[in-house]
Amino acid sequence: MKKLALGFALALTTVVAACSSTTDTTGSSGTSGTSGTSGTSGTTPDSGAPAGNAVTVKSNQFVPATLTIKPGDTVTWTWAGGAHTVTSGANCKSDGAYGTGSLKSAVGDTFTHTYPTAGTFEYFCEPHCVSSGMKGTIIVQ
Ligand SMILES: [Cu+2]
Repeated sequence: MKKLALGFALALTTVVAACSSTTDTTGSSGTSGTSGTSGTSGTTPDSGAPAGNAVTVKSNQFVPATLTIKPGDTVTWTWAGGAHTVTSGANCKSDGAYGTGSLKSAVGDTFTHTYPTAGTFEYFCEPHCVSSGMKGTIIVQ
């Protein structure tokens, strides 16, 4: 009986040792992945604002409707549903500065624009601006 119990304990110890060494390997590779991520967040200094300058294009609204970024930042609009445009301009009138041009409707579709200089930049969705007030503002500061 004693021999059996000892053998079992030994076997158990071996299994635990094998297990923990496997866990160590996984843990350290996970850590190196994390340090890669912190390198990315290092690109965005001080402010504590989210790294991604992202706007979701939803049914008749831009979320968030107002986004604050820094000069040189690129905003990415991602379509979540419906056919919409991103068109630069205030009061539902295109100023021709930038935009998608035509309607985009595929979920997951994106549009990007880089804002090199400080200022307040309004944009809107052509089919939904007048009817639904589908507008957005990018504040670059
Ligand atoms: Cu729209």
